[in-house]
Amino acid sequence: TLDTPQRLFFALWPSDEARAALAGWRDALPRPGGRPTAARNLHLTLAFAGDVDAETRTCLEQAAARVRGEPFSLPLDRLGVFKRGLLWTGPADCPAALSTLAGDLAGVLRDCGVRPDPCPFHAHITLIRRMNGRLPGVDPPGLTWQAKAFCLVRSRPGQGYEVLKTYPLQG
Ligand code: 2AM
Repeated sequence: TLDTPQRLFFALWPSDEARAALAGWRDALPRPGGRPTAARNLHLTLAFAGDVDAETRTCLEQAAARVRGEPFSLPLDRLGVFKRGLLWTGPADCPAALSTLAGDLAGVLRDCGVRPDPCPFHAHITLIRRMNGRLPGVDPPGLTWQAKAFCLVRSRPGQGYEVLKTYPLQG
């Protein structure tokens, strides 16, 4: 029904080329095991809203449209492992435009009555979940994403992600 909560988050969504390059790099890792993120789902979460009702979704859409961010380059020059064997890549140094954007979107969540994740923002793209071993002894991808927009995305358990809205970063 219309009142069924939807699980939403804001994210950077890569171009098809950037996604294919990163998926190709990841798929060439030597025997990592675990559950790789499907190439079509690779993204960087900016602010996680969680399950929200229709009214809150409308609020998020409207508040996000007022965010003014700058386009930026995102070097994927770091590789790391979080708990439960989550292999990620991201920038070694978070670009200022990215920190600002994530902070502004945390403000959007608050303005719409959503409590932002208490964990500090840590820019990362999940490559593999539940990897068995340690950090693979390889260099980071060394690819660079060009961030020209951010997106409001819906997560449907078992069905992947759906980009609902795209907001350009144009200063
Ligand atoms: P993760 O890849 O590190 O798990 C959709 O779930 C996206 O939101 C994922 O990128 C996930 O990050 C991120 N996310 C951030 N906080 C979350 C939370 N509390 N619960 C679920 N996903 C969260």
